[in-house]
Amino acid sequence: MRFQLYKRPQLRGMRQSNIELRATQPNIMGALSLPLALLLSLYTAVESFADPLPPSRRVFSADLDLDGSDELLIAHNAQLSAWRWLNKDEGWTKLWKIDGPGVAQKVLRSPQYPSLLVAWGMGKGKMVAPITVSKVDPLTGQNKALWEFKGGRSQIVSLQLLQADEDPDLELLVAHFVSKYHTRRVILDKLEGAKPEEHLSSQIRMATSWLIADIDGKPGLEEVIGRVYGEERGEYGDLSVHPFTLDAAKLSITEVIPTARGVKGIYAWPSLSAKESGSQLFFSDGWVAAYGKRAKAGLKRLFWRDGRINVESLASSPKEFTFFDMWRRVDPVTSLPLLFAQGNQGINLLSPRLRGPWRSVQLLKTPPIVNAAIAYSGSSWWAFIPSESGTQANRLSLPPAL
Ligand SMILES: [Ca+2]
Ligand SMILES: [Ca+2]
Repeated sequence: MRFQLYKRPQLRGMRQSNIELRATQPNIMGALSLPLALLLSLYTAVESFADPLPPSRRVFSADLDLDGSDELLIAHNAQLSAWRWLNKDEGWTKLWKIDGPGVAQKVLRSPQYPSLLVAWGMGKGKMVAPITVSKVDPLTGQNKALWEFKGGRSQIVSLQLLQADEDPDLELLVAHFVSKYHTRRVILDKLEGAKPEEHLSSQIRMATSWLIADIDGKPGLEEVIGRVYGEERGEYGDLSVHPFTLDAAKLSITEVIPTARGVKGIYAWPSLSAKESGSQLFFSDGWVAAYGKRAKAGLKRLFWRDGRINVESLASSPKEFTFFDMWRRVDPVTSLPLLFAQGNQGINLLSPRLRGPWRSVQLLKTPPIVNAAIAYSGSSWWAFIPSESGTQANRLSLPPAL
């Protein structure tokens, strides 16, 4: 497979040859010069002659056309391009490429909403940029800005579509930094109008993850905030759950759920148990300022049972200091739920056992990167890994017995 070329440094010199091969298809063998044919015969693992993927600083996955197969989104400087998996011979094929107002930091594609939502901000390759949320046509890349904010730190925390009021149209939660240490959220209403209406929260120090969901199973929504750090320098962060109101001008961290240390990521996923109402909240616990030395990657779950909050420790990855990101997906073949977690050493599959802590299996070793993406494309699971020397799309093989 072509992606293995990047994992084998001794083959780096072949990249140019690889491109020439694509140009000579379909009579590929006849057009080969003798030394090149020799080189290729030495490398038997080559299955595909498709071009390598362009460089990236961030990668995302999204089912742009909602056909059950995810597309790959590649972000580099202010460019964002979309790629569809065709087959083993043709590989990933570009659908569109656009220039954005900043670097793409988050994307959101939902079957409930016609556009791909992209949040842009500052980053390597575009250090001065406002926060912009744009609506992008998933098939053509045609786009227009929906909302913009100019502050001291253009960084997105969270993007989420939700039903936040009485009207049937969806609203959009945008949580973001307003300055070096302070964050807030805005709920954008009337997304189809000329200018969306804003419903703002007050500012919270270092709220690095944010979502709104029904967590307790009772009427009304909850606003859930995770923080890597607390109110003061050196303090651990926390997890807190607040009753949701559209205009939360007085939001402050009060109801804190016990955590071991700071919270890196929070996710609300539908409960798989009939005994539990509302969504289950999964979160990545264990962050400390000296993360490389003292932090511990842990997965926990918060749920309501009989009206009380329960926190359960599910999995850990003892050699890793955090789970940067997690994805719960259902395998289309087995219909089993899968939980992928991106730690600082690789992509792990976390799976429950009948008793005791969940099993953690490393599916792919990676360099210490803060962004990756999981996808299901063309009947395979993939991990997309950003790289300046060419985006990597790695096919994952899952352990047989989950
Ligand atoms: Ca698709
Ligand atoms: Ca609504």
